[in-house]
Amino acid sequence: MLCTFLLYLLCAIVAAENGSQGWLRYAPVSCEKACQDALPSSVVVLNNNETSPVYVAGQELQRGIQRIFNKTLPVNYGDCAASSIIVGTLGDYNCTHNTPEPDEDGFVLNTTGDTVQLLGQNQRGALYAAFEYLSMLAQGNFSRVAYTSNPHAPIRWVNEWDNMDGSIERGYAGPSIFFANGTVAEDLTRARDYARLLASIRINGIIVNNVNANATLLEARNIDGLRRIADVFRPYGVQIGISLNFASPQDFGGLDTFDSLNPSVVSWWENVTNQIYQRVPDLAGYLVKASSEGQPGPLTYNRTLAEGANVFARALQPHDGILMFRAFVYDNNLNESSWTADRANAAVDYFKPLDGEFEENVIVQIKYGPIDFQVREPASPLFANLNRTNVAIELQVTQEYLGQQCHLVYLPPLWKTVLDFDLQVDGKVSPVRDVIPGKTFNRPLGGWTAVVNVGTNTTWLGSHLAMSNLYAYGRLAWDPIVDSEDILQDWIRLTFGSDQHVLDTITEMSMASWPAYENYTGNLGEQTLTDIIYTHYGPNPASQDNNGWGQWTRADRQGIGMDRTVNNGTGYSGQYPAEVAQLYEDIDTTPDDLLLWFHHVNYTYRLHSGKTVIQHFYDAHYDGAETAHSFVDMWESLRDKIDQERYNDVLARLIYQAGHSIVWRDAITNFYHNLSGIPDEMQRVGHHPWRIEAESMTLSGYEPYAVYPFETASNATAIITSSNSTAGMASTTLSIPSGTYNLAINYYDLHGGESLWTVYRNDDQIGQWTGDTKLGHIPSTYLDGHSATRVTFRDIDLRPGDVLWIVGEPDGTEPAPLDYVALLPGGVVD
Ligand code: GCW
Repeated sequence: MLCTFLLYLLCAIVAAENGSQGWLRYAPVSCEKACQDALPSSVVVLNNNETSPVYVAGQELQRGIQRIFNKTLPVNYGDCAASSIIVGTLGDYNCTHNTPEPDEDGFVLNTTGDTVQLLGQNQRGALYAAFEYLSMLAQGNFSRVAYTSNPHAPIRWVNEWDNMDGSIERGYAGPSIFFANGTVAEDLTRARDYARLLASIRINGIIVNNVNANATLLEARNIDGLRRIADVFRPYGVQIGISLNFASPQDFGGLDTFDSLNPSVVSWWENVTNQIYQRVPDLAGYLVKASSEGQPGPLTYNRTLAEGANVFARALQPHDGILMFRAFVYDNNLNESSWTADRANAAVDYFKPLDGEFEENVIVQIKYGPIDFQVREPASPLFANLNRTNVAIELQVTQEYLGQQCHLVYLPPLWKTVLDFDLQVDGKVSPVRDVIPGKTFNRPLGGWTAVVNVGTNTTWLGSHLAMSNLYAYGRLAWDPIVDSEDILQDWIRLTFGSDQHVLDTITEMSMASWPAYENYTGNLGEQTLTDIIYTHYGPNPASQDNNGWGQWTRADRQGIGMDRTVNNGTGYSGQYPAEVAQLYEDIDTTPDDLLLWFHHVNYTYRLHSGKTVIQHFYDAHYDGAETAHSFVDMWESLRDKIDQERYNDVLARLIYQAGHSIVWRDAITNFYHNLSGIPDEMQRVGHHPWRIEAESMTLSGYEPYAVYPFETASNATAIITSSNSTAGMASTTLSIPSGTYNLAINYYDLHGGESLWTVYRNDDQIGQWTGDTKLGHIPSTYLDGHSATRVTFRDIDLRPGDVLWIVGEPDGTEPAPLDYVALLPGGVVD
């Protein structure tokens, strides 16, 4: 960079930032002469092997300090020089220190003496210490500290659902950084950058391919590709692992069976495993999704899940590998007409009888809740039911059911509802966070995993703000006691700088984001009311029921909720230890936010809050959408404090989110209003005094269209052009008081075309937009709650008699659809 140091700070503010450095961008920190003089004068690295994490730590320290302070420190490979930063393992460090010996992967960080000591129990720990020290400096924290830091659990992994063709299941940030065209990508530069990010948050393992695994990963060229990936990750102390397809012996190996008890299958897996370890001697292990959602597994041959898992586990044992075996096993053809059928029961039903039958290197990987990454779920009861089996929690950083990175949702407060939940095993305090490292049941192994699904988008997750979730995941896996807001603020300082207003604003938005999302997508434990059959993105509450997937709400005209009591329902509450079972069995002690998870009630049932269920739905949805709108104003107050590139990118997403929160709000409130027939006490639902329905405008070349599901269009109706090639026009003469309005136009952005809309007031063009948002969520080819969106033109002067007209030019299969126009006086959200 050509900036002098004085200009350097300024340059950092204005320079475009594409997010590729994440929280490791090391922006300059103000450091006057005295501060500069106090900085160490060299880096001493206790290992000169270029592929060792300690060596990498030395490079990171040099690079980080160069960027933060514009000072280049020489790196030496000696020992204990005064005024230096010393990084290495405790074993290689010959000078005195008086801090306690850390656990595996742990480290000592000491800045109190005349050297800075960054000493790991192993090489990984040394690298972690270097990142910790750099994180302090990058946040302008020069305090003198001495402490030992230890991991919460040995397993701190991420899962990537990358397919061999380069697509990513539930990925919202572009194609894979690992695979393309059926094989491992040639260029692994981004993979290396990802390894660096992961190491900085102390992640020590990564499963690089989808749990819905393709057996072609086992082709020789791909195993060699895995070697290349492992070589890239190794210097960062991150071991790779792979997902396997259970039927590989048959589908790929040419055997006539994949039965776990067949000796030829057993030796086939041993053989494959040995071959892989020849190429990747430090492979972390395997991840297996078996007998789940159509995937092959041991149940095909009437073998138990443990019999299936143990074949892999035994093949891995000579190599010290671990088998992560997913607990996500359930029947997806359940019959809703049976009052006692319940998908939530499946994990305990399948796995509890097998407790103690898994090999010692098996870890059962359990999603945080019993269904599937919903906006709120009770802690999975399986955590309380496996006493003689290792377990790990599975979280999701990729926001599959939580806005697909197009809605801001800071997830740690959700995760903490599970991690901090006290299962009261045998009447003793036993939060989930104590079960997963093996503490509660005295297990040797266990820990954490999260589905991340980074892609080639420079922001990694498709959204700058979503990266707080990845950062926080790593921090919590190291120490789940740390406060979600403290973690967030470290991330903000590292990502956007230490300006107080920036810090306060992004903190406030992020901390409000999950409650807001819950408010407008799924209340009282009824799950995220998204389309579970299609995109998992926009609203479609009816999709929950009348199918075999078991994510039922059992909503009818009178009431809603799953009766999961032992007394009268599915018996699920009885899967928890006695005290917890009792808590949920009794409707009076069930917390409001899980009421509909555990009980079926009338819409008029009164919550502890005093509101009826239905009025709670209405109020929560209106509150949630208001909060989402407030994010836009908050972010705009940061205009001069954040570089243009990130500022604009985030702003566009927040504006989109605000519009989509109205889509959600209206869809869900209308759906239940229609079903229950109970009016909103505040008379908002179904009353939109500021709206002009597109179908009631004067149309030419446009025609009305009945949208399905009905609740995803205002008045159930939109308009589409009559032909795919000719423009349509919708016009209306305004009869509103003169004034300045925000002009919101709701339309549908379908996959398959980029329509062009132009809006005019009399002879003046107000604005123009295209249906080409590339936000990253799964697109829809229909007019529905996924494609429904809004554009807003602010501060438009309008008078009675003005003619407002919109011209829509269709493109491809997108017929320039319009839903309504809202003329909103300042401050009105609708
Ligand atoms: O939530 C569901 C997802 C699937 C996923 C599955 C799983 C990888 O919709 O896409 O498959 O969970 O976790 O196995």
